[in-house]
Amino acid sequence: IEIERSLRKALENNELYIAYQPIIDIKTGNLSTCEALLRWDHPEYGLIPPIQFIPIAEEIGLIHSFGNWVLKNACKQTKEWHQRGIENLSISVNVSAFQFQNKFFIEEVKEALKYSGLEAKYLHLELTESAMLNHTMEAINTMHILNEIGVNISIDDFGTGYSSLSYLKQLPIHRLKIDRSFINNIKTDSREYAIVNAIMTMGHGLGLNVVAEGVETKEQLTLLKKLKCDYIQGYFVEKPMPPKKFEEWYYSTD
Ligand code: G
Ligand code: G
Ligand code: MN
Ligand code: NA
Repeated sequence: IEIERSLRKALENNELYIAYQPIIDIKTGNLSTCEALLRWDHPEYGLIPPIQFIPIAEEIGLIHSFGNWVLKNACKQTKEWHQRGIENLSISVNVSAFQFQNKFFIEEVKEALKYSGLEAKYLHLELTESAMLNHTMEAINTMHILNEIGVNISIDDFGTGYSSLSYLKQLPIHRLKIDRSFINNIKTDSREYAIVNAIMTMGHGLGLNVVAEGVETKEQLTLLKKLKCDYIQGYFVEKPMPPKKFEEWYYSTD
């Protein structure tokens, strides 16, 4: 209850910020995309992890204003980075099921693009399998409209949901993000290797590009290269960083 009350004030009190985590093109090693990850810096308790406050925000209906705030600000930040020479950088924004199913969602995406001046092709929306399959017809319709606008859709945490593979071929999506639980032991567990291999083959067969999440070691990267993975994200590259730190990192690797 206490946390609910302070969460309601978090936005106006400027306690929210966005951390950005790089997603790297495995072939070139270049920065391709960054994922926007919401952070709450509580005045008393310090950083509270999203897995703790996002479910509360969903429960008390705050996720709409939070989600919209992230969308607008992440797009604006990316546009600013384009103007400052970080060209062709895409931004990947997490969308909660509640937010995605809201009837104003399409309008909010359009508004964020207009407000920021960011071209739609640079925006990726990360949806989980459950977010997409809950309200099937409506969800697919929303995805088609987003596609027409030029926005990209990724499936986040791929492999952990209940997605039926027959759906996958009908969905207007661009990217699969393999959940990090499959990457953890890819080196030592031949079953995990087999699963990642299968996801890669299927994803590419469907014309999608594939991101491996949670890459922490050189060995994992080597295996993922061998499996023709397109992009990697994880602590092996960098942790999520506040904008200033993200820029420093970018210019130090340039
Ligand atoms: O760094 P990490 O602890 O940031 O994120 C934990 C979880 O919180 C992830 O599952 C991520 O998808 C979710 N998350 C982070 N930022 C956002 C956001 O802006 N919106 C939503 N809906 N989820 C987010
Ligand atoms: O669920 P989603 O994929 O949106 O959230 C990504 C989550 O994974 C965030 O909490 C982010 O901080 C975390 N993360 C990113 N890279 C790594 C990594 O290499 N290892 C671990 N353990 N977590 C990571
Ligand atoms: Mn994500
Ligand atoms: Na994930």
